[in-house]
Amino acid sequence: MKSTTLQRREFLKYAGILGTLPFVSNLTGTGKLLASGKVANFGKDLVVNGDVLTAAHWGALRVTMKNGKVVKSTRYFTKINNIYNPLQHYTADMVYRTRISYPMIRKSYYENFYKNPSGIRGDLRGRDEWVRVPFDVAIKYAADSIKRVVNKYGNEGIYGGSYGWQSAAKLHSASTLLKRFLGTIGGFTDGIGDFSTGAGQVICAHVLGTLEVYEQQTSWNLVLKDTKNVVIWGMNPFATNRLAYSPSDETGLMNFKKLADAQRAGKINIIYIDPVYNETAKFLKVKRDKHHHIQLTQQTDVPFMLGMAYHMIKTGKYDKAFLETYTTGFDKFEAYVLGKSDGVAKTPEWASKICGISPQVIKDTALTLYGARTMLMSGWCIQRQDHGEQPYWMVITLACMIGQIGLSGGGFGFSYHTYNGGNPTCTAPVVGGMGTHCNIAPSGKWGSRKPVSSAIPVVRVPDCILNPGKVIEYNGHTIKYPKIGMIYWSGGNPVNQQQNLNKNLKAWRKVDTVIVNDPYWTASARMADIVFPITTSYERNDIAMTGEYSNSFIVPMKQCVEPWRESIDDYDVFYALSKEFGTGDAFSDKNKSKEAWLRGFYAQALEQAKPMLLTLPDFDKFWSDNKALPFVASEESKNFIRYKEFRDDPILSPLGTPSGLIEIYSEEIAAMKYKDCPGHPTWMEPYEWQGNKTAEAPFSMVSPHPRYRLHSQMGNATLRKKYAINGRDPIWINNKDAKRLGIKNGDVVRVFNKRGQVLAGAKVTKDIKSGTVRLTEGAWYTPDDRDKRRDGTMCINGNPNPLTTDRPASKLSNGNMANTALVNIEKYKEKAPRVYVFDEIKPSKIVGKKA
Ligand SMILES: Nc1nc2c(c(=O)[nH]1)N[C@H]1C(S)=C(S)[C@@H](COP(=O)(O)OP(=O)(O)OC[C@H]3O[C@@H](n4cnc5c(=O)[nH]c(N)nc54)[C@H](O)[C@@H]3O)O[C@H]1N2
Ligand SMILES: Nc1nc2c(c(=O)[nH]1)N[C@H]1C(S)=C(S)[C@@H](COP(=O)(O)OP(=O)(O)OC[C@H]3O[C@@H](n4cnc5c(=O)[nH]c(N)nc54)[C@H](O)[C@@H]3O)O[C@H]1N2
Ligand SMILES: [Mo]
Repeated sequence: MKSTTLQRREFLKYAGILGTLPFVSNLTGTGKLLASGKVANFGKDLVVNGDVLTAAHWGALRVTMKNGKVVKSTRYFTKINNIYNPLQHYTADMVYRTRISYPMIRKSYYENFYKNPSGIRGDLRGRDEWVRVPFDVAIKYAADSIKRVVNKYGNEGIYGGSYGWQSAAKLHSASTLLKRFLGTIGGFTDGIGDFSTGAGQVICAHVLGTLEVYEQQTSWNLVLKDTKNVVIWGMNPFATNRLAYSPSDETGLMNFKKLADAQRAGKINIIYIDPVYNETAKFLKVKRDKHHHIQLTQQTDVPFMLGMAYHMIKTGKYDKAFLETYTTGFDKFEAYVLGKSDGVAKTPEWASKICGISPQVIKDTALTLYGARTMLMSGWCIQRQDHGEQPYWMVITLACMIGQIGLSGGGFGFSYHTYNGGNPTCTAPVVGGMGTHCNIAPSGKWGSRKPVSSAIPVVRVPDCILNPGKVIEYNGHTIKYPKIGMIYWSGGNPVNQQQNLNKNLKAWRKVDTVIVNDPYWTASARMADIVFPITTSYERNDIAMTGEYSNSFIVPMKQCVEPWRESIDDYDVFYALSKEFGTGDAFSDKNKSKEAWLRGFYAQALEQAKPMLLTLPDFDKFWSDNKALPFVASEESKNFIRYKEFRDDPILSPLGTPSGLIEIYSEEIAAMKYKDCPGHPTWMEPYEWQGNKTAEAPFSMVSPHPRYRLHSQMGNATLRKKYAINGRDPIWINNKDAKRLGIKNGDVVRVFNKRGQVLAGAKVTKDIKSGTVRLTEGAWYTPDDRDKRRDGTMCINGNPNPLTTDRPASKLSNGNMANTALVNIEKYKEKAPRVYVFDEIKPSKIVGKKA
């Protein structure tokens, strides 16, 4: 460790000199100077006036500083993307609005935790007063509450799954840091799967032997060259490709723009399948006739496809050779389609009655897709539904019948719409990152405990908290819910984002302790007992790699401003906590500095670069150069075809399935005997859909991802003015439906069902199918504060989750079904209250010397 001190000193010297050198960006930007002052070095010498390079989920950013304040932020990759992305322009709001300024403890919790533990009043979460405390007091409360929970319930009593869209960087990865800390003291209950692709990833693992949803796609170059039919299936890349989990490489939208050009030139035929004519449809200028916009009834993609399959079988227009060579179980599926196994022939007429698309269009579409090179591009929304496995299994089966999987520009793709799938993978080393594994084994009383292994599917967290001991089925085995006494969340906003919000609130009010780390007063922070004010990524140094699949740049994420008030890095919170348990050395790798961590991550890239024959600058030069380090894609990678190796030789390159083939019938799944997921793609009516609508709840609600936010993130930015209607989130309603209900554009409406109620602003439009409404996810949950009960109360800002259900998509995946919800809607006649939730919460009491 002695070299760290030396290194640091040398580094400061070096950075000091180089920091004054100007740089000219070549590949990426406009060639303007990025830093007029000294290059930021780890919290010192911040740029006071000038531009700083950093990154966020929405790409690398050029942040302009004036007198030490963020005044502007714009795109850094100006040569890669020229489509305006509003998310890139609101950094100042993210630094200065709705911040948590100090460590805070909920009043009843603060007053009773030591003296009278039964008096902490979990029921007051979300409506109690707050006490501002010094950091060390908050740490003491947090450490003692963890000890108390472990004594009472064991380590599995801590829910530390902490899922969420934290910062896109390598070091300050909030949930990883939490898990790393909890790992040093005997473990915690973790989450399984995710919200994005809960059903899709599980079914694909059985059918294709890989998660599929997070894989590189056939190169866009080949799609634009060889594909004749591009099917845009339930996706909205104009919104979802505005960002990625890693900082975005920003190529996706430009490729969709080329797709629009190819359509205009008559080279590519776009077929668009969605109950909504969304922003992407407008961007692509999708033709509004019945063969190009297939506006089916929501959640009926499976019968639509079954009708096509029937027609293909009956006309012999399907690829028997492909099915024979590369798949298993088509015979069983065929028997189902023809009605031999269940007595119901899945004719286009049968399908039409369910999905609302005419038999002729079903037949024509089948023959169009079979008749030319076809790429079925699907988003993830169609699997965020009841039985969400089936649409994906059916898209794959349809692609098998078309027979072009593994050919240039043919097959299917589940990642073109976000993360920029199809942008070729560069020859690049990968930067290391913070991990949950510690190099130094934890020791001492806490460190030597054997870590528990306990995990539940993420969507089941509230159900687990409310029903400890309950046994659920999951993917062929059973899970017994642990007894959860504490929720610790860092890097997500689950109160806002989990389905069935009112049930979720009940769960959060039931546990002994809730701790939340977040920069902002989110719905989750408001429901906590102890809140740590966390720095934003603009207040710390970090490193990132752009592109989930492309690895196109290594970007320094430089600190722009001093930490806001008493906010602190997650790293420091968890380091301080681990010291309370005697595991600080394991957590921090013996007090390694943040700079040393970053150097270590970069060193891993340097190591990997050697056998690739790539010459990279050393860390000091990389950091002081102040630019993104580019990598280049090989010709081979530009011509990447997904599943080509399998197609070329299925014996030598089998899939990771039991048969090595694509499993149209899965023996493994069939053996589980789940009624909600039989052995081949099957139509099962969703829990709630147009087919079982009632007078109380006649509309299907979709809650897709917001174009102007990342879930709840940026919901507090002034960007809100661009989309809010009458001060709340917009709900799209069909013009005929609106007329019938006396709802006008701009009206405040009440949307409600048996689970909850919300207010939203009506956007009356012909761009949504009659019977469907669209309320995007992520509006900041704002309970009506005129209602003191708060349980089941109305959200006055338009968050869809009081209306959604937390039922699992099936026993197989336990995925979420956010898009399975029937609701009612009416004009709201009372005066709608102001959305107060963006105001900073002020403490009613201040404790300690710092105050
Ligand atoms: N109705 C409906 N609900 C949905 C969905 C839907 O389609 N419909 N989609 C679901 C999906 S796919 C997803 S992925 C989830 C997303 O759910 P989440 O990931 O929980 O949503 P975010 O709003 O992105 O929450 C991230 C939180 O991390 C905080 N944060 C950012 N940086 C840091 C940091 O450095 N440290 C700490 N401690 N915190 C930080 C942000 O302030 C924010 O509060 O939502 C799900 N919910
Ligand atoms: N700007 C922005 N980008 C994001 C995110 C964000 O919050 N904001 N979130 C990111 C995350 S975590 C995820 S998981 C992805 C989500 O990516 P997706 O899940 O693909 O996106 P969604 O917006 O939920 O839905 C896409 C489309 O599906 C349609 N749809 C709904 N129901 C049906 C149906 O039954 N049939 C058909 N055919 N279509 C249907 C919707 O109308 C919508 O147009 O986006 C990522 N990108
Ligand atoms: Mo997601």
